[in-house]
Amino acid sequence: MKAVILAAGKGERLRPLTDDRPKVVLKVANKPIIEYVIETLDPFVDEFIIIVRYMKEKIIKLLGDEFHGKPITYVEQVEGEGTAKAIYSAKEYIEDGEAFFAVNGDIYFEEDAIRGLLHVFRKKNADAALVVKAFDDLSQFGLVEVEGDFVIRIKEKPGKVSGFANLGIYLFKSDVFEFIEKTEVSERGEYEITDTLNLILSSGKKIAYYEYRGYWNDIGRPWNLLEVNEYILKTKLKHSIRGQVEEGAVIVPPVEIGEGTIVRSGSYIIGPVKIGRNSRIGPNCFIRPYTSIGDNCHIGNAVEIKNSIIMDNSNAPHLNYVGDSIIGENTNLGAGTITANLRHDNKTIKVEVKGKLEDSGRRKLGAIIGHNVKVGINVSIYPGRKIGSNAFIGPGVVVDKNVPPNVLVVV
Ligand code: TTP
Repeated sequence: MKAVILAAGKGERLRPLTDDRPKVVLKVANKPIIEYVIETLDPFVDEFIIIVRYMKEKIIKLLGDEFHGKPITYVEQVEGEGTAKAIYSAKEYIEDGEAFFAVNGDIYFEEDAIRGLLHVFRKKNADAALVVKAFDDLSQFGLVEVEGDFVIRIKEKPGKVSGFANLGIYLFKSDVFEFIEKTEVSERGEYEITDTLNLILSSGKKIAYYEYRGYWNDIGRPWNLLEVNEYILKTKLKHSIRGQVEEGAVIVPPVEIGEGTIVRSGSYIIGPVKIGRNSRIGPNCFIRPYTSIGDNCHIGNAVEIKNSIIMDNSNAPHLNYVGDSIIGENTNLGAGTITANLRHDNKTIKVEVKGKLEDSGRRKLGAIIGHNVKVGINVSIYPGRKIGSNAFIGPGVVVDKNVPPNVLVVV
């Protein structure tokens, strides 16, 4: 079977991390999001069709033209926004009557979702099928209403109600393209596959559903990256030391240390922690659980890092505290730069997402720093603040507001 993976979105809610790249190439636990999706689909699929548009060359460069010997075809999304348009773009690659998977490229889920989806599709002899999961609060999701073995309706953003959420994992037959052709643009200006599903239902066709009980995360906002990072490190990390650990360093498993990485004396690392290749760690640093550090990074003397993602080629070299934060690629923190990750009033931390303040629901959230950022010495960053890619922050700046990309900020 073929899998159509949707990866054409702009990922605006993930700015500044998507300033210069599509969201699906961002690494969580040192691996790009889309690679997890491909690996999970791999046992069920013999060909991948990836729908691309925004900064597509970065996805093509990352994945190349095959995975485990299975071909990957890249298809530019047809004109128009939305998941329905994205799926429609695969039309000429799907034969008449052929069934295929269609999966959002920015979600984290496990194999059981696909196994179960395939099972209900076949067992119920359905025209299409989708994966659902029960949530107490569906305000961020689409509500899937069911009766017996089949879906009866899908409602976008139903408010604070409980029920089954639509997880963005579908099985269609080629007739879906006819229904997409009839799908109208939604209030938010997109052609949504959920509207297409309602059209399929009103035509009398049957959509089966599989209730998935495993872990799933829709990586839409920066803190979702921290959630998925934590989940992967907690449940999948195997203790493995490929690099060099000097005498006098303490490593509490599970910790993964890649080839060519050196952990110098006096470093104290409490797993689960993952460190990539050719990085320099310590001497005398403290790395706490749920931290991923990429390749070619430098974490130096008197630096403390916890529950954070530090992407490739980035440095926290002297006297830094990085807590519950995300630091993009090629970024450097000056000596003494500190992220604050907790409000004094203990309230949950709000973050500006696409111009609106959103509650992250987290009591602890630090900074979200883009790629190629230079932060000067003794910079203090307020909780939940973002620094845009290619920004320069001068010495001693207090970052209490978000910083746009490509700017210089001085005291
Ligand atoms: P969204 O997360 O709704 O959209 P997005 O990726 O553009 O992110 P943002 O809203 O932050 O800008 O998309 C869900 C999935 O569908 C995701 O895997 C990207 C994909 N998609 C497309 O392939 N084409 C599109 O036109 C849209 C809107 C999304």
